[in-house]
Amino acid sequence: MAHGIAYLESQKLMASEQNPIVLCSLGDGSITEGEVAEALQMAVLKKLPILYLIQDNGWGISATGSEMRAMDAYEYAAGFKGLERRRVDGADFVESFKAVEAGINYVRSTRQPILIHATCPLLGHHTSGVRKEWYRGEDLEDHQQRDPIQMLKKHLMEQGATEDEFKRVEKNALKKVTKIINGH
Ligand SMILES: Cc1ncc(C[n+]2csc(CCOP(=O)(O)OP(=O)(O)O)c2C)c(N)n1
Ligand SMILES: [Mg+2]
Repeated sequence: MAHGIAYLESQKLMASEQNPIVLCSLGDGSITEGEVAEALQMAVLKKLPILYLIQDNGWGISATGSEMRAMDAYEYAAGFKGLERRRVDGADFVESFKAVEAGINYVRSTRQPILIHATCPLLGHHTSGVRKEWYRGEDLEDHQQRDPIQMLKKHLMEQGATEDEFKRVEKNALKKVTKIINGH
């Protein structure tokens, strides 16, 4: 997609105000795959407008980060000359919102790739067939403490929001996401 956009822009076949970017969302396990190295290499070589968003939950199915990789995605990104990179606490809504907004602005204005490494808790199962209680132990409690929705609630309450306001935000968000998932 980003190659296509870059080509259309180079041929002046796309109105400059459109300024589209590509979002590529990956996990901390999937970024270790070989194809990802090829994609990053091309993205920096051809200066492609991509935001790589890495959700690092410390697990790749049932393997922990330390069992499957020697570095995290932020450290890995340093090897790709020209790839901007940021670290963010992916459980902190305000911090994440600002980092992604800044990342989008960076790609829109420079037409070059950026990688955002977001540390996130893993609250659910890998799939309905791969259950977290089969292989996870003490980290479950630690991850639960970093539930982004509860952290946002705490933050809003500290800013003076009421329980009712929070419930309204939660209900609207659920409605919006359900609509997107259902495709209408
Ligand atoms: C090309 C490819 N290689 C391997 C797999 C098998 N596989 C499925 S999920 C997974 C680990 C993904 O880890 P991560 O990106 O951290 O996602 P998470 O387990 O945290 O959801 C692997 C290796 C696959 N689906 N496709
Ligand atoms: Mg993972």
